[in-house]
Amino acid sequence: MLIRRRDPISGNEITDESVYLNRRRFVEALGLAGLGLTLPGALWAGGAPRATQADELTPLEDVLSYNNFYEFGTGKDDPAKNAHTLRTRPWSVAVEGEVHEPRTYGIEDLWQRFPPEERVYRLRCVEAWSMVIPWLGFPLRDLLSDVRPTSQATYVEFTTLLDPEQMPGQRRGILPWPYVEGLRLDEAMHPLTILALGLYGKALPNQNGAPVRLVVPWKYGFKSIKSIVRIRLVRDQPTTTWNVVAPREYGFYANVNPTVDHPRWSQARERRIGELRRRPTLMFNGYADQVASLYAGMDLSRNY
Ligand SMILES: Nc1nc2c(c(=O)[nH]1)N[C@H]1C(S)=C(S)[C@@H](COP(=O)(O)O)O[C@H]1N2
Ligand SMILES: [Mo]
Repeated sequence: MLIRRRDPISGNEITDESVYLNRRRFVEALGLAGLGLTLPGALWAGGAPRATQADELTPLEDVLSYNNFYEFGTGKDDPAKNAHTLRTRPWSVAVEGEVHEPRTYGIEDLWQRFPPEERVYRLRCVEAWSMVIPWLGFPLRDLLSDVRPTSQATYVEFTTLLDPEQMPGQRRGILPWPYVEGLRLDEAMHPLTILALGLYGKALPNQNGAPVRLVVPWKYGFKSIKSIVRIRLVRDQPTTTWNVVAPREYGFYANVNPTVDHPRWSQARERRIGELRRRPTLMFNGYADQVASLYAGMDLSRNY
């Protein structure tokens, strides 16, 4: 007889039951129950969920006042109160490592060389809230192509400014500073991955990661690192802040996935900021038709 080992992440009957109920409710909401489609099938086929889910923009006042930016405090309203101490001019971003032409771009160079366009993306936090934001950004792959990755480049590591004078949260040991994030090179080169320079038609407010941040819309918000000063192409998977702090809770991949719960709460639903009722979380945050192929053959309950 085969003895199956329990998956430490999703091996809990109570959780499985509630995920199942959520799935059923969602399938009903999509009007697909009668067609006998299972949820993963419906989601991975793409299209349908977006057509039935209104994506109204989150009001600017919420985008500006409900933030995660631990360099300025751990409360949601701390960044709006404290981030004025960040000086975003002059600013430069070094792009280095496994590249043929390492370069340092001044923030004005970035605006000129890569004029940003508006992209409305959902941002879904691991804490089960979400927002819909009109970003001003450009594809990260334009910048990476500019420096010409070597054949050894496999991952991309991003680093936030380290300056406890400007970032009071860095005077406390809440996280190991500076904040670091990483992507696999193919994720970084995906056309949905952008460097954002602004939102709602203007340069980024400090609390949202001025003057330049990453936005990876199919991953939990913590991957979208703010106030970037260095982008390094590397051979090995980078050591990333949240993965180091709590590896069981925050994996390297951090793909939005309603079927893989956080160890302490369900990821099946989310609260859109400004709304009262919770809504079902979509596979890859609703971008499955565009990004699911990046993870073909990977066990996403292990690579969470
Ligand atoms: N440097 C840095 N980047 C960060 C964070 C942070 O604490 N420090 N928080 C992350 C998390 S958890 C989320 S959900 C998003 C929030 O982005 P927003 O405040 O613009 O909505 O930023 C991400 N980027
Ligand atoms: Mo988050």
